[in-house]
Amino acid sequence: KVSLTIDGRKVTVPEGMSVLEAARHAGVDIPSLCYLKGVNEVGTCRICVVEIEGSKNLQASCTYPVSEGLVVRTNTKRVLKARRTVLQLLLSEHPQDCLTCYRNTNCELQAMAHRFNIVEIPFHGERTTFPNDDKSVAVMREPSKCIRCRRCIGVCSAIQTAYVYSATHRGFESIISPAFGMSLDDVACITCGQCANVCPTAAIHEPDNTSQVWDALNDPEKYVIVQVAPSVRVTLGEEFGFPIGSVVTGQMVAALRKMGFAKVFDTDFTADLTIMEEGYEFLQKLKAGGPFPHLSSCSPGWIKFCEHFYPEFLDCVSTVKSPHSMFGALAKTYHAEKVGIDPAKMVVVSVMPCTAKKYELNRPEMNDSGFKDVDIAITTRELARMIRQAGIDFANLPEEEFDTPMGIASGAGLIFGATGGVIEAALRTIYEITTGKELPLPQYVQSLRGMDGLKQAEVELPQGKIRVAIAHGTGNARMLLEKIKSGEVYHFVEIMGCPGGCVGGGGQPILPLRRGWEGTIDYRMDRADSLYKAEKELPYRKSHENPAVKKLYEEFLGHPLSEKAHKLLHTSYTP
Ligand code: HC1
Repeated sequence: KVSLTIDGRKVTVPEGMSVLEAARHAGVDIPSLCYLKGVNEVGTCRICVVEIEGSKNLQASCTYPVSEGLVVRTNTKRVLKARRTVLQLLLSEHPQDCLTCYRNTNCELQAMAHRFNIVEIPFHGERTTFPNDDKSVAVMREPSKCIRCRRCIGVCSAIQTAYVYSATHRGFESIISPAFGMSLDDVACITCGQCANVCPTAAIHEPDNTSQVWDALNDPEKYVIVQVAPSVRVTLGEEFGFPIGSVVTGQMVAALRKMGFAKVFDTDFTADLTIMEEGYEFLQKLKAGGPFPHLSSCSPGWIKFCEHFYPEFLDCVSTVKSPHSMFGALAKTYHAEKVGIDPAKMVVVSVMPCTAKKYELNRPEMNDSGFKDVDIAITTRELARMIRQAGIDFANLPEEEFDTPMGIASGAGLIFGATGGVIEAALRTIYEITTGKELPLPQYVQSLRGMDGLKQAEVELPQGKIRVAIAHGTGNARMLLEKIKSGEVYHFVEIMGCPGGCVGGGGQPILPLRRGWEGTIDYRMDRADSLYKAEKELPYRKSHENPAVKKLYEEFLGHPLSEKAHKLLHTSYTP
């Protein structure tokens, strides 16, 4: 332990902390823009400067280590003046188009300017403008809005290990960008959007597809339906002031119906279907002796990561399409037939926590219905914007239910939204199909759930003991794949591209940092807990018990892995 004085108060903290952490620990709010705990501790923005007794210069508190007897002042006139000057300099080269900016009212730079009462910018001079990078369908860059905080570099390198961003050039020309100024679309970007989630301004965000949705909804020739991913119902409320992880399924369905969708369906339905197809695919592999490990395929960020960095594992990836893509393929065949609609007139919209789903729907593999399976994907954030535009009083909406049959889902489908959920859902079904008994769930909860980067468990099946593993965030996936390459044997592996799984997706609400990335609470865990609580309330908790899935097989697909199922619901990836 180390004792120091911060603003006249004696504070005792663990050794190794920075002054910034120590101050926050003691309830003293030192502002910062570039700092991201454990990810970006580089002291570049200089907003967090403080006075340290005995030191001539102001020091960046995020990189200054605590030591015994240190005396720190965080709020002196000199400190405040320095912070204001730094902010004014940043703003002097910022576009200042707040009114029309994607992050208006949720921008850290704007909030900081407000906090420091910046009402004028005394610095005028040359400004550097950079062209936008809007070539990727999933993630877009507006480099002129970049404040060079480097959080995107930190998250893309340390957490995701995709290493897309770096700092290039010097001075006014300095820019954070993919190598050689290339577009995100032309480098090994996995489109996970984690960089957008940590960007303090609108320098990185998803392309806005909301007007395409409004256009479709206003076209009398179109039949527009929507599917909603499992995790969106526990995060959308955050955009409307609900506590983190609030379950707002009923209000969300009601809002979508008010917006004019002909049907409001649930991706959880096809998550259940995924378990049926993937469960039987896994059992086939067990019989055939491999190839192992069987790798999950529902996260498009992970698939792209595998294609770029581990193509040697593509043979092991499940051929089952993601629930999102399956839904589109079935909507334009099964549902179109049922309601007697020409699939050419159908528009399938997805609400996803994920930027990579925008990329996935544009993959050439995703058109087995004879059309593009899914037409438009919007993020949780985009849906919130649409709800606001429509003037819907979200918080006070009476709750409504999903349409049937593609809105009927089990708890197993719902927990897909959290890391470990896919494996847990698969085990509930595989165990019961092979043993005739229910999976003794309490025995596995500890090892399958939670935010540990790598999780694993062993399950006894009549075919023998199987080893399962779970990784979330592609940095953890890389570690797991390296373990496998050096001889560790697993049979079934779930990989989700985003930290926490879809609850931490790149299209989820951006929380103020102290509640989000740096919060004392783990917001991903709060969202995941809500999924686990909500699934307990559902009438079915295993995918094979979902009556709508059973009916789909009876009426349309035949049986799991049937020829029709293969045609519509499976695909393959080649390096
Ligand atoms: Fe996901 Fe999935 S769980 S990938 O995280 O398998 O995006 O929520 O919709 O497709 O079901 C996302 C979430 C989502 C798919 C499902």
